Amino acid sequence: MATAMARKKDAIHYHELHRPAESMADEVQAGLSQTQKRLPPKLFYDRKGSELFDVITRLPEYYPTRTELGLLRCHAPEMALQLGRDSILLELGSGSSLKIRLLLEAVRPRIYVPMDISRGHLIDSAQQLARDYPWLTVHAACVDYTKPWDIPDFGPGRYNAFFPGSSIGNFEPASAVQLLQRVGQLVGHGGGLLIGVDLKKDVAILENAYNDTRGVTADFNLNMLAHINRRLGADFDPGNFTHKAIYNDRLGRIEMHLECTKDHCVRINGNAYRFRSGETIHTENSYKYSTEEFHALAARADFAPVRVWADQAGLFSIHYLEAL
Ligand code: AVI
Repeated sequence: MATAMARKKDAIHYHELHRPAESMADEVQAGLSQTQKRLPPKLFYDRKGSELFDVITRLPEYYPTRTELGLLRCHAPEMALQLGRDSILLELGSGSSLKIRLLLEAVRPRIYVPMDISRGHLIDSAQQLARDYPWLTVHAACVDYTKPWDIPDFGPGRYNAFFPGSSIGNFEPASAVQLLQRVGQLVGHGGGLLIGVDLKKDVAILENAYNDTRGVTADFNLNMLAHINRRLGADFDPGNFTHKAIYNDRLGRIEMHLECTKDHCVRINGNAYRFRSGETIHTENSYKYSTEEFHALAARADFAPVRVWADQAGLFSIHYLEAL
């Protein structure tokens, strides 16, 4: 584990483990140069995108968040028993740090480490959490966990990871295995992972969740273009694109795209990219896993299943796994 510069930011320790400028231009260039244009989903999450995502999580059509929250509320004591007390608890993609609130009193970790790519959102949420739980030591880490990453050295102790929201579904299965392997290294042999996983289900329920009637998911998808404009001085006109989300049954995933509505050119960092009407930029996959499929995936990363909690309608699952 690497040590990192920590500084007190109000009531929290803050670790900058992410070097954003270094790769964004390269990633955008690589993604838009492919026959099927692509942009990585992490580019959704500037401050506005994080706020839009928070709105999505409260939409009637978007069942994952409220179902996962229901599971956490119902089963927090059992989950806490698995995690044990006084651990060093890492949270991947902590966002607003809302879900962890349902576990904190039961788990009473020694140190809580929220990790997220959206710096401003991370710091605000971590500070609020530290104010609300004065007994808790909070080390917020700005990190891009889609890349190899390390955490500060918090010394000996039991390490657990919390990875809610089915964000694991936003990774290609091979990358999901790599990420879980990394988590396994961070928590060490016998360390725990509590992870939310969206289940396979009726296609209409899935597609409605990503095509809400208020158009918030569309705004979230289109905001990626505004984010790239601001960060890289690009000249995307979001008005030339529309949101599209469909379930790919063969691959077991929701696909989000931005569909171009007219032929035009976009300039980014001195490069020009041609867009034809009807072509799409593939912005996100959200894989859905049955319990058996997820166990098989986790096994490839040397995690053994210990417990699974799911709602009665079979919409969402939370797994507790142990690193071998
Ligand atoms: C963050 N992630 C789990 C969300 C999902 O459902 O795949 C992102 C999202 N995209 C559109 N709506 C929500």
